[in-house]
Amino acid sequence: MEISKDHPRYRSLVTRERMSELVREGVVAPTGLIAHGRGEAFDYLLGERTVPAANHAARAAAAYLLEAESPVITVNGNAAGLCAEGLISLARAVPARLEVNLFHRSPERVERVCRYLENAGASDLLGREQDAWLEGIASDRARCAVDGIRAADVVLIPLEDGDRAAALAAAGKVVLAIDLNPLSRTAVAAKVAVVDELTRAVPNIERHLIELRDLPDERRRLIAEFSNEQNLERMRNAMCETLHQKG
Ligand code: PTJ
Repeated sequence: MEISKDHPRYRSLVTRERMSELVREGVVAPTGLIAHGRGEAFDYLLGERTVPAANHAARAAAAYLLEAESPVITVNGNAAGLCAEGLISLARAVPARLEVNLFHRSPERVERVCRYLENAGASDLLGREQDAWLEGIASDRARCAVDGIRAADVVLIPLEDGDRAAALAAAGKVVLAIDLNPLSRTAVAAKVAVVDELTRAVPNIERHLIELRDLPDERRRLIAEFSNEQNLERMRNAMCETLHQKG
């Protein structure tokens, strides 16, 4: 479909077209489009910008990633489709392993998402073999890589479902989420929930990471002082403010 550059929602329309193409290619799950639409609605409530509380969470997430011993970034179809290059770049900067971990899992889709990421420049990907299991999930969705999620101390989960986020937290991992819904079980289960749009959040976390690399005291202070509960409250308030302004 031809989309005019003058359209006020140009970027959003182009992204939607791209996501539906990726459904046809088997990278994004069909219900991934529904998840994307939900994300767009929440982003509208943020004015489609990174608000100060989201920026603060991004800085805390960067601090946790730098302090981690075995950090892993999980990637599903939506995350790959929206932000493959950004996630690869962040993983290199930490450095962290990337693990393809799907909600709608089939060997064919795992392979498609892995190939998509490799075409975007990823190497040393985890996820084709997932021989370990996360406790607390009674399905294939519990599967993960022994050297990846299973061994990780800190896991960054962009757009994850609530059951897996809770299972990761119950397994003792530090869960860092990127999720535009401040009410989601994922955001609530996380140690740090970055309530921001993925393509803004990922480069922002990387920017903070670069700033914090030589500031260990600052990193530890951020980690000690960050409260996910308080931050989510600030995010809900930011959304309410937009609604009041527009009313
Ligand atoms: O590729 P798969 O099979 O692993 O499936 C991926 C999806 C996303 C379909 C699957 O994990 C899923 O169903 O997720 P949920 O439970 O719908 O959660 C997705 C969350 O991400 C929702 O809270 C959305 O608000 C949020 N979200 C959607 N788009 C974005 C987003 N958050 C940040 N940036 C976005 N672009």
